[in-house]
Amino acid sequence: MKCTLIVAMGEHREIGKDNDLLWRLPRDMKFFKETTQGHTVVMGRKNWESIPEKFRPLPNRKNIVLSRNKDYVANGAIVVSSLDEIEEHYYSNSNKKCFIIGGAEIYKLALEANLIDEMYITYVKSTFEADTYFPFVNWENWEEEDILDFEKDEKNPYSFTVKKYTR
Ligand code: FOL
Repeated sequence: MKCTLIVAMGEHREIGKDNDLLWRLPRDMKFFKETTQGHTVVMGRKNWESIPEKFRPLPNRKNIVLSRNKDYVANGAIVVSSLDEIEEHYYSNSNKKCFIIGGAEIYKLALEANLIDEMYITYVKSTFEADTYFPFVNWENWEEEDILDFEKDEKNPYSFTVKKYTR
């Protein structure tokens, strides 16, 4: 079983600070929502807690939360304690995808477990003060495709590009 990773990062691979995102980019959030709708989303416990309560569980998606604490409760989501357990909740003979939506610890786990064969990366064209970073990726064997080029506007304060990687 393989999963697709989705992430938005700044020019220094920064993704978060104080358990929150570093920017408000409705156009990128729209891309995230449209891309993951109808599929399964897998996230770490801290990421789950960072999503505004009114958007939790992420609607029209099966939400899976990873926590080492087997008693952890995430209303509207399935809680698992290892990546291996994802497969039990995920149906491979359907066209539904499994999206790894972070954060940093979960991206690292999934990449090191060789669970990822596809990635959507939003590159935000700025730098930010952060405490959480996307892990290093060995880019050998990954093919890159341009998905979206967005110029900043009134509602979106930073320009960004979205690339798709497959291997
Ligand atoms: N990937 C990308 N490209 N951008 C992101 O911002 C992003 N964020 C996460 C994971 N991958 C990403 C994790 N953080 C919501 C909030 C935080 C979050 C992921 C999702 C959220 O509330 N999403 C709602 C839409 C909210 C809105 O419309 O403002 C959803 O239904 O997806």
